[in-house]
Order: sequence, then structure tokens, then C-alpha cells
Amino acid sequence: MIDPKFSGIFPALLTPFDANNRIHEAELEKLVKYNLAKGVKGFYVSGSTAEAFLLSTDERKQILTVIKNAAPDATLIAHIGSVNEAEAFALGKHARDIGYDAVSSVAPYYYKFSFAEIHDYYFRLADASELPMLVYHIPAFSGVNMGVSEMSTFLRDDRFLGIKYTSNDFFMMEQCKTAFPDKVVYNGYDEMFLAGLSMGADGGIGSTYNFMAEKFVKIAELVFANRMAEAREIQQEANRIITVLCKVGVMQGEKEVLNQLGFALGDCRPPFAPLTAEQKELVRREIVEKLNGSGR
Ligand code: MN9
Repeated sequence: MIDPKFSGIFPALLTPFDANNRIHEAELEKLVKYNLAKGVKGFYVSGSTAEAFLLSTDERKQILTVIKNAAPDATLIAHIGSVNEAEAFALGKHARDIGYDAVSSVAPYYYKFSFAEIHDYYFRLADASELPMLVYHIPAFSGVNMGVSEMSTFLRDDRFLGIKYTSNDFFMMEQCKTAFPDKVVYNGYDEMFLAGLSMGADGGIGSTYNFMAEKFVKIAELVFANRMAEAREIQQEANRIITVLCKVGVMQGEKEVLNQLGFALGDCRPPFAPLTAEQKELVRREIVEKLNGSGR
């Protein structure tokens, strides 16, 4: 059995920027409250969706603090991953000091590290932060391809909480969860959330949850009640929206949806380009109108 505080729906929070390109704390608090009201269990903080790799170490610490203050009772997972290990250590220490529940890290990226090096990176971080470590498995972005045997070297150790599993190899997901039923597995691709749950995931961490968490809360509820056909309808609804996000850029599109819903998240940081007027119109017509019309 896993600790129930780690099951369920965890938005990978976006980072709002103000007109001066600084973190917009009030908007971040508003986004946290908006999601708490929809029944999320907690948040995944300072990950890819937060534009973590475009933030300074101080900015990453700042968002960890803002979110802890806005959601003191939620389950909070701090993504501390960085190829600059000193940064990862500093973030892990900060997360522990302010009361986070777990840390998580992408595998060290860009350089071709050996598995032994990746392995030691994770154990050093887990030891330094003294919090349970969630391995962020995202081979398409990190370029690091681990199989079941590599993943097992982490999962069999008490310091590891589980995996944030962002891959469409559901065979491997099932093998990991079946071999280590006490470890937590989060589905990472929102468009395949139903598939992940059916193969053993305990919940999901996702970027599109920022503005449609209620759909994923509902899918999980329906799956656990064995109401698969209804769950599939909601997944299809979500996927019609995600198809549009993929056309304009996922995070850029998510910020635009929230901006049109009354938030002020700004744009993504360069090198991401702002959306064009045509792209904003597509988001309005194909996403925001449907969200407003669906009554969910
Ligand atoms: O946190 C997200 N992964 C990335 C998970 O952004 C790399 C997902 O929520 C995707 O953004 C989403 C769209 O592909 O599934």
C-alpha cells in the first residue's frame, strides 16, 4: 500500500511572469487556490512545466516557498533536478527546510552520462535532501533511456518514493509497479492518463491539469469505480484540447488558456516566443469556448 497522500492528481504548476519578467507571486497563489478547489492532492513544483530550466536558483527557491505558503496542507513535491548538481543540492535543502513531502529530479541531461553516474547523482541528491526521491523519467526530453533493471536499482531502495513516468512504454510502467507495488507511479502524459491508470499508475502529474484538473480527478474516480466507458469519454474531451495545445506549444497554450480565463500568467520566457494573434484566436475558439460551454 502506498501512503494515500501521494495518490491522486498533482498539477505540474506553471510559472506566472509579470510585465517585468519577474515571478508573479499573487497569480501563482491564485492558481494554487483555483486548483485546490478542484480536488487536487497537491502540486509538482519547479518542474519542466514551471520553466525550471529557464529560472535562476533563487527563482526556483522563491516558487517553492510561495507554493508552500499558499498550500500548507497539500502534498508538495519539489522538482530539484539540474545538471548543475550544486543547484540541485541547494534546492533539495530548501525543500526540506520549508517542509516539502518529497523531492524529484530529471536524470542529469545534455552530456552523455553513464548509468553509474546517473545512479550516483540520484543517491547523492536523495541523501542530501533527506526527503523521499521521485525519479522523473522523461526519456524523450532528457535523452536518458532507463529500462526496468536500471529503474529497479532505485525502486528497491527505501530512499526512493517512486517514478514520475512520462513515457508511452506502458509495459515498462506495469513491470515497475508490479515488481514494486509499494512505490508510487505517476502517469506523466496527460493525453494517456487513462492508459496509465489501467496499467497501475496511482495518479498523475501533469501540465494540462493547471486549467482542467477536474477532468483528471473525475477520470481517476471513474476508473477506480470500474466505469471505464465514462472515463474514456472524459479522456477524449481532454485530448481534443491537448491536440490544440500541441499545435501552438503546450506550455505557451496553457498560459494563454488561463490568461483568457481571467488569470495574468504572461508568456513563457525566451527562447519561447509569444503566441501570435492567430494562435491566441485558435486557443479561444478550440479550447476556451469549449471549456466555458462544457459546464464542467
Ligand atoms: O508534466 C507534462 N510533460 C511535459 C508532464 O511537459 C514534458 C505533460 O503534462 C505534458 O505537457 C502533456 C502534453 O503532452 O501531457
